[in-house]
Amino acid sequence: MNHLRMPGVLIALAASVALIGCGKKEEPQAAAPAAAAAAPAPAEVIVKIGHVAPLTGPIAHLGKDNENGARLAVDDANAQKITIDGKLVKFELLGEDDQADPKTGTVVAQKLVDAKVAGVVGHLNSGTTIPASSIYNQAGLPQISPSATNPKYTQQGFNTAFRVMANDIQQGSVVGTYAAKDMGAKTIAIIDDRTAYGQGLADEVEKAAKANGATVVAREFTNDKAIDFKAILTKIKATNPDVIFLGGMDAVGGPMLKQMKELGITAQFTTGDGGCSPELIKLAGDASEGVICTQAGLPADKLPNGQKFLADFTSKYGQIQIYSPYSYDAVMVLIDAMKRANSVDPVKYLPEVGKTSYDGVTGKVEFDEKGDIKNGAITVFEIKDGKLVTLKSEGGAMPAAAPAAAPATEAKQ
Ligand code: ABU
Repeated sequence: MNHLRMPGVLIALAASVALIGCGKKEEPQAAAPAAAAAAPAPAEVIVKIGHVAPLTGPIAHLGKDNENGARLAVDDANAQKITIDGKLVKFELLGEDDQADPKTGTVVAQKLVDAKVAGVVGHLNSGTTIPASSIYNQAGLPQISPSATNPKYTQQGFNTAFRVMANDIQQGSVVGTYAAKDMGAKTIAIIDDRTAYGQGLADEVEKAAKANGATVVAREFTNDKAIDFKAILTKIKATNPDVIFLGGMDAVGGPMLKQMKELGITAQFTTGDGGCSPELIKLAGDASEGVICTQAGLPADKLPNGQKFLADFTSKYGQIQIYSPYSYDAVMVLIDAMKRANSVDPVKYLPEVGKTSYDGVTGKVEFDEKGDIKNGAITVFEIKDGKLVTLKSEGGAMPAAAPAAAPATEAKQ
């Protein structure tokens, strides 16, 4: 029998049999005569939630940030003593390292399916999330990525694939338009790291910049492990662009900014969410001053539920990088769907994921028919005095009790 489709009635009856995504922890004890009047404690079940991100390699700091956000959610959920279908549920996070490598991503995805997780939060990278999504889909497992922004992830027709942030069609449009209009760029050079994210976002930025009157004077590429960019930067310098856009992560953007400074390139540097982090500032030092970057959501410090998350997360794990609030919400969305379905069986609670209306730390989470977040937001930041400062946000859905929008402030640090 396919364990994922085992009828719920059998699960309820089979006290000694492992549940779907769960392990039976305690057998209900026969009441002793002296305690006959006391209600028996509910049976406790363990529900495993998978989490995948790169925990090694150049962006391990981002992977750990994601995983810590998911861990905090699991801890908070366990503190609530949640009962589902009459059983006290103890959630456990099963963390895997995909090394930001598409092939490793599919290997660990299968490992999580085999471990009978009830759902997956991940992966971090679009390049791993997209191939892994077929494996979760075949297993009928809900998957929520907290950070993969390539639109293809939710364009495959999988009813199991969701994301809790805006995608790169939206992000690319905002960045390209901002460069051409707000920054007044007449010429733009575009570099990407040849990943699904970097290349896809760079393509969208190119479209939007051109549509708003800018000319793309150079299009270069590198890779996500590179640390020496002098050859492509020298070529770009000769084109004298007003703006350089990088479609890539902070581990690439940091050293690239330093090398731009060494080469005397004065073009304004812009990048997307993968480079919009405190780590970029750490890696680039004062070469990061004036960088314009975007994140695919609203700033957590502007959200009513974001303040508590920021305080809790930083006291437990230190500084937020980028996506930990989204992985926190992704875990909570899975658990919220289980509660509404009154089941931890993916077959039963998957339909509830699509019907989510959840007030998270990142704002209101609702999904469209493809699994993309409805009303996704994009926020533009500038790095000033070594900090990410919010310039403006577009889109986004606040929870009902949200306060009026605050003026620009330092964000997330
Ligand atoms: N969204 C940027 C980083 C993750 C990714 O989409 O590859």
